[in-house]
Amino acid sequence: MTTARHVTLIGAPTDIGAGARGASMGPEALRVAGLAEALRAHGVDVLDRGNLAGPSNPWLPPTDGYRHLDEVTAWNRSVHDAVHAALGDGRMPILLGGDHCLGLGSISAVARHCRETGKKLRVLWLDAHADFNTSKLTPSGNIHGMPVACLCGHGPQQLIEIGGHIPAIDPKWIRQIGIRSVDEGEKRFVHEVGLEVFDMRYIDEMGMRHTMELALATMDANTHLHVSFDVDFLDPDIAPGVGTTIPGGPTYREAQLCMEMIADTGRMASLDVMELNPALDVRNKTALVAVDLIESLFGKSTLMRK
Ligand code: HAR
Ligand code: MN
Ligand code: MN
Ligand code: MN
Repeated sequence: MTTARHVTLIGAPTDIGAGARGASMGPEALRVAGLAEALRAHGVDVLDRGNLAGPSNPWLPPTDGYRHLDEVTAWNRSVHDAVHAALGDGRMPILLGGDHCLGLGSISAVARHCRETGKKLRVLWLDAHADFNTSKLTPSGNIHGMPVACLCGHGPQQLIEIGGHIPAIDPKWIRQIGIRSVDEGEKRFVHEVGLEVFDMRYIDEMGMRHTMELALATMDANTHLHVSFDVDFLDPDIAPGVGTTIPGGPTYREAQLCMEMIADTGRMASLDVMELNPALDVRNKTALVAVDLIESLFGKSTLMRK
């Protein structure tokens, strides 16, 4: 399989958009779990460019429906620039979160790169949550519940303009997998916009294989596939180290199959690994399972395949 063989790791140590502290320690936990070494063992050239810097978390209540909007903007600008630079160098960026508000900076950079290079973009959003809230709909003001809406042009000007094009992406380019927690107003908005969501009920009824066949259909040789992996996608049994655990997620085997089918396309060209919260983890277990699944994204499988 052809996967990107030159990877740049970009750490974004912040929990600025989250409702619990601790995702700021995610990048280091993934390093301690052996991410770079595991990828190198699969023949990948790995450059760890260290952590980005940004404002600390003031831990304030929301104003006008947003918590920490200016700090979230600063972090996302810095993520955008680092991801765009890695793509410009012909490398595959892996963003180590950090909370999922940073998916905005990452994916807006990928979308910019695709506009510049004439690529077709497809975004796979692996998550328990749709992350499609706005300031009017959000129950919390936490911006990690809003990045998909912002990418689609629904959000504050300073966030939606980060990638230089509004909207950064078309909702038709997104496929969401594993969703099982969506707020009432958010649900209506997801329907209104026509997001393609393969929720847990769909996976229960149709199975992960059929789900991924549909989610990965209609890609071609010119497609750039971005995977945004929120670790709370996984069932809390295997991934307790996240701020917002939601029961009833994919099992270890279902998650493996999901990752293996993505690897089989050979089209993954950028990746986010988000929301890992070592403060809530048990002996770095969630980081270790994340590394194991990332290896599958890079083509690790039980037996050699042609
Ligand atoms: N929907 C809730 C809110 O907006 C919870 C969002 C939680 N999001 C994440 N990332 N953990 O997916 O407040
Ligand atoms: Mn998320
Ligand atoms: Mn560029
Ligand atoms: Mn989530």
